[in-house]
Amino acid sequence: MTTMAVRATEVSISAIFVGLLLLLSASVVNGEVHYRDFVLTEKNYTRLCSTKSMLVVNDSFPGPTVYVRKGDTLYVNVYNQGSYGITIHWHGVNQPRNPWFDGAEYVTQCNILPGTNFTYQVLFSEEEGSLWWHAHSEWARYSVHGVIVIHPVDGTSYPFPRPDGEKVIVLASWYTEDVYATIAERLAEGADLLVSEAYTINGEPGDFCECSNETTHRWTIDYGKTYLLRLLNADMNAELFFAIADHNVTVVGSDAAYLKPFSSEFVLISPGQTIDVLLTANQPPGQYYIASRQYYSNMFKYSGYDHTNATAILEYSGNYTSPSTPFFPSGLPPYTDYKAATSFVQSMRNLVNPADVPMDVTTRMFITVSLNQFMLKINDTTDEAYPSASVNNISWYNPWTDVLQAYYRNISGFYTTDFPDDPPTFFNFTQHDLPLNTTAEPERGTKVKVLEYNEEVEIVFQNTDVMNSSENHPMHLHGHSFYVLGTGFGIYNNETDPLTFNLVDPPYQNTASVPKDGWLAIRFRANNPGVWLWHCHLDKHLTWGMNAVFIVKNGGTEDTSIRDPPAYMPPCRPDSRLRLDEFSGSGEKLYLTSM
Ligand SMILES: *[C@@H]1O[C@H](CO)[C@@H](O)[C@H](O)[C@H]1NC(C)=O
Ligand SMILES: *[C@@H]1O[C@H](CO)[C@@H](O)[C@H](O)[C@H]1NC(C)=O
Ligand SMILES: *[C@@H]1O[C@H](CO)[C@@H](O)[C@H](O)[C@H]1NC(C)=O
Ligand SMILES: *[C@@H]1O[C@H](CO)[C@@H](O)[C@H](O)[C@H]1NC(C)=O
Ligand SMILES: *[C@@H]1O[C@H](CO)[C@@H](O)[C@H](O)[C@H]1NC(C)=O
Ligand SMILES: *[C@@H]1O[C@H](CO)[C@@H](O)[C@H](O)[C@H]1NC(C)=O
Ligand SMILES: *[C@@H]1O[C@H](CO)[C@@H](O)[C@H](O)[C@H]1NC(C)=O
Ligand SMILES: *[C@@H]1O[C@H](CO)[C@@H](O)[C@H](O)[C@H]1NC(C)=O
Ligand SMILES: *[C@@H]1O[C@H](CO)[C@@H](O)[C@H](O)[C@H]1NC(C)=O
Ligand SMILES: *[C@@H]1O[C@H](CO)[C@@H](O)[C@H](O)[C@H]1NC(C)=O
Ligand SMILES: *[C@@H]1O[C@H](CO)[C@@H](O)[C@H](O)[C@H]1NC(C)=O
Ligand SMILES: *[C@@H]1O[C@H](CO)[C@@H](O)[C@H](O)[C@H]1NC(C)=O
Ligand SMILES: [Cu+2]
Repeated sequence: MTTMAVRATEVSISAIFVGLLLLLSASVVNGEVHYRDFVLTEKNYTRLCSTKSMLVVNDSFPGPTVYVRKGDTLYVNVYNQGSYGITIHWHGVNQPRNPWFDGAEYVTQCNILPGTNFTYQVLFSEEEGSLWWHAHSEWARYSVHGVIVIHPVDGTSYPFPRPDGEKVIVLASWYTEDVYATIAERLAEGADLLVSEAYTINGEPGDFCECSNETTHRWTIDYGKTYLLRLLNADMNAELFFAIADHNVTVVGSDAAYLKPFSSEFVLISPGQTIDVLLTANQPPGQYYIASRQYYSNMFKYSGYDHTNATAILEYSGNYTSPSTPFFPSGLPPYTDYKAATSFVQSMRNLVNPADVPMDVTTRMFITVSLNQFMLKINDTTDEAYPSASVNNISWYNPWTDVLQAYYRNISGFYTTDFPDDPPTFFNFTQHDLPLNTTAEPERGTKVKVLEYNEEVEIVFQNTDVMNSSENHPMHLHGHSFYVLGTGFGIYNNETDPLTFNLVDPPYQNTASVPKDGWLAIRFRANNPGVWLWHCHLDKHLTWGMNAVFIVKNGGTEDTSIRDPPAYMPPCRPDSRLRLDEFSGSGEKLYLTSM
């Protein structure tokens, strides 16, 4: 493997820390303290008639579920015995003042290299319900992920009758290829990135996929009981519909915050989201398919998407005769059912009434979200179009020393603080066939937005149809949950659309979709000092640069400042694997690196 990095100096930031070490355990904690080990190894898996090796935690796909209570502290020592550097992100855990352990590669830390270990300190605060953990390096999260169950503290309970049982359901992507190698190849060629070959339910594609019916996931339930299902969409690039034949579900929570319960025949779940639902076993005892398939909102640019139906089987316990094949859920919407998707999203309402929505907005941002292309110099005579993506026309470029280190240590040269509050140009954002010469090519940069402590931030994300590629973008914010005030179709109107905002009981989430050809409005309180990534949770788009970073400044007291750094952080080094290289020489064009 050759790495053609322009800069060759290796910086071991951790060396700087020697002398100002602080023990992890010195931090004051509430609740219980848990210790877990995650051992990352390569392991062979056979799905869809073929065998491949992939990186997993503790020999399991999906990885182990971690159980805590609200307000607990969790230490996870990650032993990387795989062959790639990796980080683990605690998705949706706000980690108050604790960005050191957020696990965002190049933003809050560098990789845990093969053969080394790193202990995360995960601080739970307001979250209650379900969240998850996943790798946040390249595409490793396709096989490195698991659920975090956050139970209510002792003496409190769910805001609904205590269920008779609980069940974790993880939806994920399956690729038969070696994902790392194929992604590197596709990036080098400027080709579209990988489309999965199947979706899985708790690791299994199910009866509708090749060589899969012997291992279909089965879940046995008792007639008359009610179960709490914790659904996670851990897949790489798709929003998913989910339904259970003949059983409606009651949606009660999402992203570790409760919702006003509503009944639905199906669920729409974006990658990054968790949705908690209640299921009552009240149908004639038998076997019923649990099924999931893609909601596909991009009808133009790429025709390729994963059409498979992932299934598991819900079976009632007891002695009964049932039909030879289970029933398929008739309420599972078809792949392009925009109406079903929209109506599900609009049904979500915060349980808290009124919710604590920020009402004194101090920072307003209007952010376009686009798929783009770069014209890259292949050789002295030829430029070729390479797929790219941007927010406010900035396509994120990873620095090789993480932003948090650079910020905390005041090291210049790794990022700039000029992420704009508005796009550089206003055009007819959602128009089809926009001129390529003025809209296709973004600017490459590592631009962050700096927020004062406790600012109240409103962001309107505006989808664009640049390159005829508008599609839903599930945007995820680290370090904070946000209130989802509303979504709409077309171009956001800053006079009339705010009148439609839900300021009373908006859902409180960490991931919400900017609809195809539409907009999404959110608000949050920047009360968590640190460095926080935000990005589209379709990994394809993240890889292409659809992300940026907020720095939330300290508030002036110890309790409103970033915690002291841990004694050890994985060292940073120039690493150009899977990415476009630094600007080469004096030219504006980029050259590509190979592995
Ligand atoms: C993972 O595996 C290690 C070693 O086998 C074990 O000690 C640890 O408890 C496991 N962790 C979880 C979360 O299951
Ligand atoms: C994994 O599978 C590959 C090829 O399918 C095989 O060569 C290798 O020995 C297997 N490894 C293990 C640990 O079983
Ligand atoms: C974990 O890494 C530390 C260095 O950060 C090292 O001192 C320790 O021996 C490692 N632990 C194990 C069990 O490998
Ligand atoms: C799986 O499918 C094969 C071939 O269609 C069939 O022979 C077998 O009985 C099936 N197994 C199960 C468990 O359904
Ligand atoms: C599920 O809900 C739909 C519409 O909301 C209703 O028509 C249907 O009867 C319900 N099914 C069951 C099994 O309750
Ligand atoms: C998925 O299931 C639907 C039935 O709801 C069927 O029409 C479709 O062909 C299935 N897709 C595949 C790829 O099997
Ligand atoms: C199941 O029911 C059948 C017929 O009603 C009976 O013959 C059989 O013994 C029962 N099996 C069990 C395990 O109860
Ligand atoms: C440059 O690349 C193009 C496209 O791959 C190729 O057709 C052309 O021959 C190359 N020119 C040189 C000078 O290598
Ligand atoms: C903007 O695009 C929309 C949708 O294509 C179109 O209906 C409208 O006429 C366009 N507006 C302008 C000012 O071009
Ligand atoms: C972009 O192309 C259009 C025609 O396709 C042309 O009218 C316009 O002047 C071009 N704009 C720029 C900035 O080159
Ligand atoms: C995006 O930035 C590039 C590079 O600065 C610029 O050429 C282009 O006009 C910008 N696009 C838009 C839509 O503002
Ligand atoms: C509303 O948007 C227009 C441009 O479309 C802009 O000129 C104006 O300043 C905006 N008003 C507010 C209050 O943001
Ligand atoms: Cu996206």
